[in-house]
Amino acid sequence: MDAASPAKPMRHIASAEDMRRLIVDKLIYSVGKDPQNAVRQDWSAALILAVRDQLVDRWMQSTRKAYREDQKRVYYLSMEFLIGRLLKDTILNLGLEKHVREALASLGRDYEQILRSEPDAALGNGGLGRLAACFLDSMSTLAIPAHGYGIRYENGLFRQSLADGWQTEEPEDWLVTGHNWEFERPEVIYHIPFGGQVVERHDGRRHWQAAEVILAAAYDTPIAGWRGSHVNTLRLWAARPATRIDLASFNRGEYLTAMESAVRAETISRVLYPDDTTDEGKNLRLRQEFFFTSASLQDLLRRFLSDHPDLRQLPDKVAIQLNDTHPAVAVVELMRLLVDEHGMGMDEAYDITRRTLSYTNHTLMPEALERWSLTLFGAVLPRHLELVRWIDEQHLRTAAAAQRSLDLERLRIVDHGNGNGHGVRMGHLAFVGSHRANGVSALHADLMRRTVFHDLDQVYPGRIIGVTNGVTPRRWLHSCNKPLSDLLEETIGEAWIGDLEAIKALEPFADDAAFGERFHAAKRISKERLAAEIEERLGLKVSPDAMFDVQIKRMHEYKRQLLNIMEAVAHYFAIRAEPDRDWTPRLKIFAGKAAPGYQMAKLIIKLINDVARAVNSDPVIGDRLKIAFIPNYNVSLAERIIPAADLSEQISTAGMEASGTGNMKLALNGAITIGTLDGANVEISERVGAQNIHIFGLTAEEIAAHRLAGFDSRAVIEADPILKSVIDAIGSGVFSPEEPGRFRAIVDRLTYDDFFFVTADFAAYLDAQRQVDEGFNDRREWTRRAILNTARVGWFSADRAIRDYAREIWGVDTPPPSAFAEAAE
Ligand code: 26W
Repeated sequence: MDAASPAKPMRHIASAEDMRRLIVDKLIYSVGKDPQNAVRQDWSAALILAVRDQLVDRWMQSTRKAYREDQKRVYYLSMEFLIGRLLKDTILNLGLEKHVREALASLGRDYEQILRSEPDAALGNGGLGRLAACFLDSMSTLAIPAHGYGIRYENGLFRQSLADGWQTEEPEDWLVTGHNWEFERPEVIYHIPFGGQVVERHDGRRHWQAAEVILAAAYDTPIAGWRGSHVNTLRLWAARPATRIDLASFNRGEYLTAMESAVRAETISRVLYPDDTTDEGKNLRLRQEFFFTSASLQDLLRRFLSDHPDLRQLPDKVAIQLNDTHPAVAVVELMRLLVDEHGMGMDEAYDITRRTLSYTNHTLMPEALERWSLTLFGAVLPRHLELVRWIDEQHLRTAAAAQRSLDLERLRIVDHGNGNGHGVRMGHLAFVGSHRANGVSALHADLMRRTVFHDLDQVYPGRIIGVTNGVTPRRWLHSCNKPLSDLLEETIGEAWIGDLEAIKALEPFADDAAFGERFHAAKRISKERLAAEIEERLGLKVSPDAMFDVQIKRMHEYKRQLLNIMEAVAHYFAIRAEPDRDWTPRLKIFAGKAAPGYQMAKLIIKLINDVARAVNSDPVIGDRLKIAFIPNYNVSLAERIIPAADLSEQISTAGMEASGTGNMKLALNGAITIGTLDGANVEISERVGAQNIHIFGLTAEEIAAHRLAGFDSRAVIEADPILKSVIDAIGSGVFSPEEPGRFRAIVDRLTYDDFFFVTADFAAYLDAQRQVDEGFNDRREWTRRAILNTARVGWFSADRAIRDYAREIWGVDTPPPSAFAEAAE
């Protein structure tokens, strides 16, 4: 790297005039449009290019610094990065909002409109993908030299629409309008082998004769942190064919055959798998996982070797984080590269691999734990299967030496599969091949030790730790909630943006009535905005005075959207029974996508919409209860709903939600939580105080005990007339007169196999909701509690979580929180 670093960024913006000139320059010379007839899309592209310029100098300086100081690098490998839009976030991170607003105004363009025309980068399903995006923001903010590595899907998570209340899916082709943030790196190409066989070479070394090679092409997106001082790289891989066309077939007129291998290759980065809880075990999924993992490992080894001759130094200079098991093949791919490509011995390679890798688990749901059949794994990755077997032997030897009378069958990486054939357990491989395996909340880490990873925990004590999730305060308060962010800046300054625990300074204002009024007014602005959107998109008129009761997350039975809508039915019946009572007006807002193949989740979406149709059109009810299912939940919609929320629904069956992160975002924006003691709800409750949250329901221990003892929901239903009336109504077609039996499957599940304990927690949930009504009626007290929620969740910053990873797992230094407070002065 040459030393010459520009003193002042070439394209430094010091005024709105500078910004205006640069935007027009980009529009004309990069977008190639005449300002006179440029459309909104063009202006958005020009603005993105102009703002991106502000990143490039800092990006290069950050890269040079990492090389110059030989800093330890962090590599975050994830199949998903749920980024959303980047423009507003980057403008705020660089402190350019004022200049941009004025520049656009002088060009007769509307800032908000331009922001809305940037497509969401929906390269993820839900929690895991969004966490990865928040962590990128924090690693840049903390100036950790880090790379995110993932796949550049051409189609992100599907677009959801509702047809008569049923979910429908359309492809999400976010790239059609161009992704102006990225830089294509045509010189960065890696060969990714697949299939074939392994042969013994004359020198006894193993050689993989692959049947197919696909190319991985790099695309880089700069990731700025708060104040834009440090810029990291998100490198996404696109699949390219080794040969674009098979000329021989083409010349024979077999055009499709001629394109076949090219199509096969490009399919790898075509689309994101829309499942977020079920391991489909599909061939293409395994190819996607190996594709990006191998390209990433080859790339980071090239970077390491560019200024470190000795690979034994790798663990001192590189930390690789596996975001769940999806990149777990990294354990054997790193071994393969070290042994087969760099001639290292197996034991040394294994030791280096473990000291370099660490694994995060995000779910204990059995159906989500990836397990590849031996046939498929061996066919696609024959050399890796050999290495998996070798590691399994070492592992079982270690286990035997631990003399812990453990069931070796349960410990094996390659299990004998009770009757459904041998398989490679990727959770076991990731665990054994790493020096740390972390859960994403305290309860989750505990459950990892007590359930799925119990035996492994016995063999490798201390390897499991908990690092509770966090969210970036830049996007999830400063950027998405201007009314509240401005009020906070006026009241306690802006240190909290760079150091969220500084938001604690708000606590004394909880008892300040005048401040309370302003806090309430800020919430009101966001509620009015959302009410307007609901009216415009759903044609449903809602009152901003009502309590905005929000459940926004992927549709899944363990998240119990069903419990929520059943409470709505009970409440509906109660209001109809006593229409003159002074009911607390409530708007129930649902949003969330169901995996396309998850029929029960899709049926619950339909139930919510059928109940909404009945309730919203019932004259007896009026404004006392309204229900809205807002379609196509994504990052940008979350940024509009969260600031407007009064009540945050976190009601999962205890022991099933690893952490949750929406719970943190909603509490930070002054919503009060109603929830079970599950995931991070436990830690949120501890920090906000039991009076400022509504906890209900069975605990994880109680659920486990009920499972052992056997739980019969019929007894509960018979004993609870309200519950019974709700289930009977749903089952008899009260909400689906055109198809009375439509929800039979739901009623059967509740009656004969209530695996998610909906019936068991129903009564407690109803009571808690009535207490919420009580609380909401006392506006002063509700606002005081809401302020305390905002003031007391600073610890749930992604910056704190990344500091924990840096200290406990990666062994890299980070600047103290105070460094950001000072910068704010
Ligand atoms: C193999 C298919 C598949 C794909 C994605 C299985 C599982 C996943 C993810 C692990 C599911 C996920 O997003 N888990 C969520 O991760 C969040 C971030 O840690 C947690 O806050 C949520 O509790 C957890 O459900």
